[in-house]
Amino acid sequence: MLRKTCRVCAKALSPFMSFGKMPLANAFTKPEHLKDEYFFELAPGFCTSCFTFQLMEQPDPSHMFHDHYAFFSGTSQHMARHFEAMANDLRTFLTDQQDPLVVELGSNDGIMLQHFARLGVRHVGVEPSENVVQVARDKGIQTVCAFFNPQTAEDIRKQHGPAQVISAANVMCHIPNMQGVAKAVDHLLAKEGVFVFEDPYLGSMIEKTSYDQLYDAHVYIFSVHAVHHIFASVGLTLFHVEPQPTHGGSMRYYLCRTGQHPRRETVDHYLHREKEQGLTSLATFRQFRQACEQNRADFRAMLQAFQSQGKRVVGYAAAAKSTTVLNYCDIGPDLIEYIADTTPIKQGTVTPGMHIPVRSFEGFYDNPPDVAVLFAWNHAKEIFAKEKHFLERGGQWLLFRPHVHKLTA
Ligand code: DWN
Ligand code: ZN
Repeated sequence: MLRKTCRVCAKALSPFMSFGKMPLANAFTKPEHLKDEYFFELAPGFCTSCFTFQLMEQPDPSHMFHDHYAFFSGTSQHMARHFEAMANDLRTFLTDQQDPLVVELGSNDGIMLQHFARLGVRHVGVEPSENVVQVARDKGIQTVCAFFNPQTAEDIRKQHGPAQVISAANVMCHIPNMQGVAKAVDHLLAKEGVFVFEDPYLGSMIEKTSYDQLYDAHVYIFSVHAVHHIFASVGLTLFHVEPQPTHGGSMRYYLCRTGQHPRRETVDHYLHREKEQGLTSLATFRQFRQACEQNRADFRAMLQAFQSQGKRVVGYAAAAKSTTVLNYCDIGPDLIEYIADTTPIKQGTVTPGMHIPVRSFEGFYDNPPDVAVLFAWNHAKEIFAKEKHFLERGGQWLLFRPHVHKLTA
């Protein structure tokens, strides 16, 4: 059922498009277990009162984060470096603090917290997926296996005291109940503490027509306007924002209790910029819908042209994002032979909904295709650097962000 009201302020949500029925983005499944595939309607809506861009239907979180969650943050070296830099940034808020506590929400395999663990800084990771928790614990990172909510916050505070830093990367946009999280953060955060989180940025999604950021788990795509409104209600103030290159364009938000940190000029700069970009106006999202439709037509046309030329086309990286692209554009094994991916638990499965086989990279190197479609386009720099041979041997990349185009040597 599509909801009619905003999750944040309860005012009416304005619908502007539907991507149709979608499976869960990370539901990579062995072909023999396919019979009960779950589908929901992927339809974003926009709240013209609090400027929050959100999905109008979302599956229950237990369908998405469980004991066989398929995404491990540590699979990209570039992301490993990004999280080391993030840890260094967060450390600047700990100088002058006696025995501080750092809490990370959605700590995954400990890719960020490991830098605090190494320095002997007290830390707690909160992560609901049991299999990734085990990887983190094996690395010596103290991790609670739970969803973050007021009860988890209370338990952590009781055991460890208030947190000087609470952080989250690519996590907040997954949590439908923002008021619950805001209250939980408020409960756990020390008086002088900072809450820092980053997520894919609405401005980048609009600019690049990257509708593949929309899938079951991403219930919100935040803007500075939205974050400002969401947290003001619990007395947390946005005092700084900083764009990040990750996930095709993200934003890092810095919040504190009102008056604890001076507001930097970045906040007003981005509030102004977002107005100019139209991120507070429904008309922008109607244009986004047209851009998505054009992108779908161009992508299909290019794949069909390759097919009629008898070219072998495979996918590179079975990212969660690829599920939206494949299902929305109706692309199956007739157009893409298989998708190569480094994640062992994705190999030997088929993609959600469209059922393209996912394989290891062995075949990609032993018998290279004519064309590789780059689904993890957000990792393009890292991937192009390690796959130079593919172009040198006459291969072509097919990219679909910010528009559909080919890349040859
Ligand atoms: O929010 C989320 C973000 C942070 O990560 C999640 N809900 C799920 C996930 O989204 P994603 O799967 O779209 O993330 P990535 O990082 O764009 O996709 C990585 C995928 O690509 C993995 O399956 C691993 C694969 N990969 C590969 O095969 N070779 C990645 C790289 C860098 C490579 O070289
Ligand atoms: Zn609202």
